[in-house]
Amino acid sequence: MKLSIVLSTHAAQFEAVAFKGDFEANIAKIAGYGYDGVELAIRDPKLVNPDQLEKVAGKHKLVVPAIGTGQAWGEEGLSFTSDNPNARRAAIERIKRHIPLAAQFNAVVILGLIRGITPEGQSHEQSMEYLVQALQECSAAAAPHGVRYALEPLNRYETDLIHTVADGLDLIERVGAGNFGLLLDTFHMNIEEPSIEASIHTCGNRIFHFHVADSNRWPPGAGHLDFKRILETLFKTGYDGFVSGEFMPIPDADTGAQRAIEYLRGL
Ligand code: LER
Ligand code: MN
Repeated sequence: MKLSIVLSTHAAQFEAVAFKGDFEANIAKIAGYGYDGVELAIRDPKLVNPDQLEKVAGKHKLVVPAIGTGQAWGEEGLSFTSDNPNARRAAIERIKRHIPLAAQFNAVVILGLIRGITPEGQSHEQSMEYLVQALQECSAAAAPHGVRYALEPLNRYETDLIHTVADGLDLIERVGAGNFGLLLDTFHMNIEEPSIEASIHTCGNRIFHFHVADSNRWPPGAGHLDFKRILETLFKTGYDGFVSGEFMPIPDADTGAQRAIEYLRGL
């Protein structure tokens, strides 16, 4: 099992990003705890120096399996489904701008809250149309570079758009691009899926990335999810990507990261 953990390159508000602050110090700690990779949360690729990132990650022998983009929504309000055409266009352009960075690291680009939330007065159907168009445009731009996008089903308290694997697979049909798949997150699945294992099985080779947090979004082992069964089911699909820790810094970021890897390796 290849394990990674989420690290933000810049300070951000999202509470389940455990590590914030001094980038290289955090990379060194993450490598020291035994992780194989680091998932980078990057609000805007223009804020980072890709060669510098590669150098620091490489120095500590960490792979970058995925790049998170949700801060563009959290900090700037960019969204594929906004009722403001400028915000929609800006979201699409921002997501396309991740392509060279993702190609350099051979990382999947995560689409979480950048999909947005249906604004008041707009129909769900209209949001879905905007979403499909945005995903088709981004996927087409990324395909020649071998870059893949993974949309993450999120729980109902975060968005009205795409809660489950079933919703995600319908969306995949509508988008019709081979480089578009899903990121499954056990925290969201615990809230929305009828059966976590059955949904993982159904999603099969469309699982492009995987987030782990326990039922309470604390580090795996601190809640009541059955990770042994969940991970067995995941690997039975043939998934050979990273299992990436995205959980709250409880009791603190360092202890959480250490407890998570110890628990997951112990399985
Ligand atoms: C991001 O990966 C995530 O899981 C969401 O909760 C962000 O809103
Ligand atoms: Mn997640």
